[in-house]
Amino acid sequence: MELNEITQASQNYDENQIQVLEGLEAVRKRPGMYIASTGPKGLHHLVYEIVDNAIDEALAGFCDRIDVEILPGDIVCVTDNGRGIPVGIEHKTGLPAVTVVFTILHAGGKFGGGGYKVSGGLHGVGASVVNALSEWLEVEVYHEGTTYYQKFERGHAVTELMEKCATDRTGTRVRFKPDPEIFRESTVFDFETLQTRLREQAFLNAGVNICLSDKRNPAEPVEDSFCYHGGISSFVEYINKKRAVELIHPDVMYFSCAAADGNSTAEVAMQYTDSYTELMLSFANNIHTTDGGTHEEGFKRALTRVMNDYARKYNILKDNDKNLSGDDVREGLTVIISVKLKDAQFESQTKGRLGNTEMGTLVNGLIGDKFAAYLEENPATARAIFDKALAAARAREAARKARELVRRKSVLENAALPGKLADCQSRDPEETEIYIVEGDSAGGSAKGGRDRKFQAILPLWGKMLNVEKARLDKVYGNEKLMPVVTALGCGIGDEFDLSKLRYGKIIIMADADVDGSHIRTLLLTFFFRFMKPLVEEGHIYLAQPPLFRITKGNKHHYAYTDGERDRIMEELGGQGYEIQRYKGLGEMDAEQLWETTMNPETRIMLRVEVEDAAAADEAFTVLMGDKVEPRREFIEKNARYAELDV
Ligand code: 1YM
Repeated sequence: MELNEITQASQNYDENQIQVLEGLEAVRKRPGMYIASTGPKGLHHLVYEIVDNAIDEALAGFCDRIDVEILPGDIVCVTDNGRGIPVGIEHKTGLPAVTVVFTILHAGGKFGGGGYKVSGGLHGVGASVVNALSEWLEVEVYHEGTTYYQKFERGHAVTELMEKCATDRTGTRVRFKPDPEIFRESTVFDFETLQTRLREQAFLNAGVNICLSDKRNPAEPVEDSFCYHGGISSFVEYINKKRAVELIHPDVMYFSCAAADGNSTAEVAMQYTDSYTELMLSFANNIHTTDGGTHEEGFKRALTRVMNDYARKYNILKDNDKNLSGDDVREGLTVIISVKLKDAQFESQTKGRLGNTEMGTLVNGLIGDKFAAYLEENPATARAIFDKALAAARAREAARKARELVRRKSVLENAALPGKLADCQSRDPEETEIYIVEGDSAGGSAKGGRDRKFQAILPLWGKMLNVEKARLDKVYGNEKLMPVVTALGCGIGDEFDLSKLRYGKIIIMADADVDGSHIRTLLLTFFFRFMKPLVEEGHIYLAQPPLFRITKGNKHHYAYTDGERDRIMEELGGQGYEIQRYKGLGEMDAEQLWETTMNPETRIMLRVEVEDAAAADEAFTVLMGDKVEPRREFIEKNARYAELDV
């Protein structure tokens, strides 16, 4: 078909295009309603949407290889070896099906065979949304010996579907350039972000081969490929290797089932480690359900029940013993739950929670039958798991006693707030901040420099606890951490209550050296382990003190990076200035500290964000080893994930 050749189909095409464009204009007007954001998250989301369609084709059994290439100019090219998106005319619109897929919202999965969509956050509207938000997008379909091609710009078709050269392959290729008018912050893809997500998808879809390559720098192409025949069992192995933990039993347990009506499946892979924390990742239709939902609840209920039934049956728990709690039986557990279902209902604002009640029943039944049978058939593994759970129960009891002791003591002393806390006047967490500062001298400057209306200062002293290697009961006795707990006012562990938080922003202020990075990491680990919602809800910040002061005449300039220092030196004309390198916060007087690090009008802060539970947990676990270097790397990496906040 030539470009200017007018066919019956293309006449209809013009008419239909009007309605089509209205749909996609809506996407461009309010991208936030269709993708996570127009920041880096949303940018990467575009790739996932296209890849999801290829994964659906793999799940349907027609495709076993997916290539994702990042090309120069941050163009992304996704290719699969499936059947190819249908090119036949779709009767309602008179347009080729592939054109409809890319130009009509809510088109995906509605036709072309009636199969249901399994993957994808947008349930099939993905391709058109990606198209709407791309400066241009090209699709090639390889089907029955012919290559079909169509090009779009910002959602508008700029060619019809054309036949191009002959081919002996089959499949679909989508090439697109995200629109910088939409993604104003950046259109640069992060290799690691894509790598993590594609690896995860390869784990969740056993046997699919996904290859990622970065060809932006032709001199230095980077490549990684993922194919896991072990599926989510391989995922658990991978995570536990990364977590650097000891295994309680050698094999990953794997259980799967399908619902009687054939509408859904459930899979669980799990393994106990000697860690004190659980790591649960759940997925529904390959979407990470960050807020859990029915599948997680069904799992937890069944696990606690099966463990207690077994412990009673074999007299591991005596008549007078209390039942094991859910936290006890999940301590140290790494578990992946993956369900696939026809009509997934997602709840909660972020759509990260599965709502289908039948999935609770399905997973509950799966664990109730198969995990119970596993324990019966593997007594040695069962023994090891119960030793772990009983130890957790004892520690929980010790923590309860320690907590009561602390409470009683504070009632007696009638001093709930720590003595070294310089509190602020306001009681409104919407405006209050607490600076947690290592060392008394920096604490002194901070107290002198702060705005006491809304800024509180808590200097830290004493010996820090390695929280990674300690359970809750140890925290209660720690002289360094308890003042933090009492100052924040929201409790820890099971008792944590975000509504009691006394300060909206918790700002860790430490030197830009190795010791400072140590204290930052320890505090971040502490918050992550025992006050996780603080991290998840974005209450934790890292202060960014300047590294240099450059003085010329009586004017001071502050530089926060080496690059900035060089730029300022250049601007000052290369001479007649004096550079001071700050070794620590203590070298700044109160006024300088306010001006550079604490004044909300001028300061730079990093907000700590947890992108991905597995990655964060890995980071925290790896970090708390004895090596300093990986810690520093973490801080730097974390700072990249964190967003700038003034
Ligand atoms: C690089 C992206 O989109 N592959 C892909 C998409 C489809 C099919 C095959 C497909 C699906 C069906 C039948 C079906 C899609 N088709 C549609 C629709 N790769 C990529 N590969 N034949 C081919 O679902 O029955 C939407 S996506 F709607 F046109 F069928």
